[in-house]
Amino acid sequence: RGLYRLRVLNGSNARIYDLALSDGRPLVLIGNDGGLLDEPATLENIFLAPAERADILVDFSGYRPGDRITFQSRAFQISGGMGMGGGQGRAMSLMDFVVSSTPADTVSLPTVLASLPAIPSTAGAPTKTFEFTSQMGSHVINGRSFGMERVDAQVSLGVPELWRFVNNSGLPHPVHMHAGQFRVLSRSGGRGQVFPWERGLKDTVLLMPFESVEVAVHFQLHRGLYLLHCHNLEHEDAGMMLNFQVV
Ligand SMILES: [Cu+2]
Repeated sequence: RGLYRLRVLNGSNARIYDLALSDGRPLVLIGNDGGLLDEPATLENIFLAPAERADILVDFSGYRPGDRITFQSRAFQISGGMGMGGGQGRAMSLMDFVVSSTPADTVSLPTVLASLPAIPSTAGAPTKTFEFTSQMGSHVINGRSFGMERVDAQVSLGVPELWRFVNNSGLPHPVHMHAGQFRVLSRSGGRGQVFPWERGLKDTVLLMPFESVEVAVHFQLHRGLYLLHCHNLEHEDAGMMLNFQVV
């Protein structure tokens, strides 16, 4: 009956989850892809695309012994989407919690969780646009399929850049970047907003059909060759991936 920490990774190849508790009680998000958020966010639901992570607290202290609560994915629609197949957006039960009679822990949640680095300034920064398109089973970025020996973008170590991910297709694309985390700045088209679960240090961001998302990147640790790809595994395997080099 205490406070429980649920560390959730979406390891599905394509499925997106809209996580919520069956009785509508809140999920307290304390972290995501890159670690703790600056402060907790109390949310009714959390969307989680393949490769995204959510670090969630659930307070079971208000329940009675024997109560059963289901952690579920709620039904959702994908506007502008092509026929998904495979039940994308279908409601499903993920796991049941049965509350025991063990006394509740008394834990109070700090209001400040972490001190995150400032969002890099992208005013006047170099910008790059990556357009994700899917047609007839072909999945490409900027019109090109992955080339193992080809480097498609270069970034200078220590210099912030503005990257724009554009989904010019009727399929969702969870865009995943290696080498570090970015900050989500804005979303236009589609859902048209940055969600509370997209604050903090992210390395994966979901683009629903015809959405564009701007992120601030700032590689500070290592030079080298890294990948940017759609984390829908079928799309990635079909070539929706590129090499970028931090120089
Ligand atoms: Cu994709």
